[in-house]
Amino acid sequence: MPMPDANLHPVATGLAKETVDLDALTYRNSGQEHAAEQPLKLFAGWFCPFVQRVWLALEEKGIPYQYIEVNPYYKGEQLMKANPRGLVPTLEVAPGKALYESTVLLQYLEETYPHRAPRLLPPVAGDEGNVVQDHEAVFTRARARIWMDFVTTRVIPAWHRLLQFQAGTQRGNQDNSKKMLEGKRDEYRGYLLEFARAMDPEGPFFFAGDEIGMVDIAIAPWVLRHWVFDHFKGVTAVPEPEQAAGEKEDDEAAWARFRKWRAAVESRDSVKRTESEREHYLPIYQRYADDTAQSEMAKASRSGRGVP
Ligand SMILES: N[C@@H](CCC(=O)N[C@@H](CS)C(=O)NCC(=O)O)C(=O)O
Repeated sequence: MPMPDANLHPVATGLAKETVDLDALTYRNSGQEHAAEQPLKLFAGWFCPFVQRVWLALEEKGIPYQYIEVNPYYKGEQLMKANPRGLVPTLEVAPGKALYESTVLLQYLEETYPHRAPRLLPPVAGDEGNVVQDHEAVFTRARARIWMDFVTTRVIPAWHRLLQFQAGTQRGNQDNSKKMLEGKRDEYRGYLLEFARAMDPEGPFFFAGDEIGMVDIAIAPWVLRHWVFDHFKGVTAVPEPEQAAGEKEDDEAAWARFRKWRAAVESRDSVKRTESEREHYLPIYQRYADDTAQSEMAKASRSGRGVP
């Protein structure tokens, strides 16, 4: 019997479907149909936040690619050959040459297509010889990696602990369960506040300036899915201004900065164009909310491990 997670809507819907169809068209019309070693092939799942990271980068930079929908829970031969971990996203960059791990793929795309705007990391000048002169840019790149790591090692696990939290079933436990749920929410909020405080004060993105970057892309898919907490758990991840009124003043300032960042991210075409219809996400996140999901991520979260 296939695992429960394999039961999902087979293809992208809504605006994400338009993107998939359009990319198929671009691919066909690129004149590169036969240059099999050229086109990038993204093995993707429409629902997957790790895929969305890479998809956002491809869309933002306007890199031609072929979108190949796979159900990663079936571990098909093509996927396993390209990625022995059997996870999406997997990116075939040439026949027989594939890469995986969403943050590695983001860096690969930036290094391979540095001239396509936006730059996802600041360009480094003067590294032709042995001496790097652009210390500021190197420093900022390193900071970007710190905060991408923060997202993967702190934000995402806390996101899952909150969504997969199960209230106790014994009578008299309700108060306690509510407190524990709020504890998970506050733990998650704590990481978002830490992230917000590390942002450039003006932004609107993580670093100064109008261009979305790698840190923004690394966290965006989980923030775009915050509705799951309201829907399944009855808690709000980011307090709205009126809810935050009782919060510490410097927390409210950090939330205001976070909301500004979120609005900037949500306004990107790339974001809108990689989202499917909510009704198809619901059964998938229901399994996480009930803690019955059997994905590698769900199991890792359950046993206290990090992102697989
Ligand atoms: N560390 C990986 C995680 C990727 C991942 O967990 N992808 C999920 C879909 S969202 C998957 O392929 N799951 C298959 C499984 O759990 O068996 C990355 O950053 O790319």
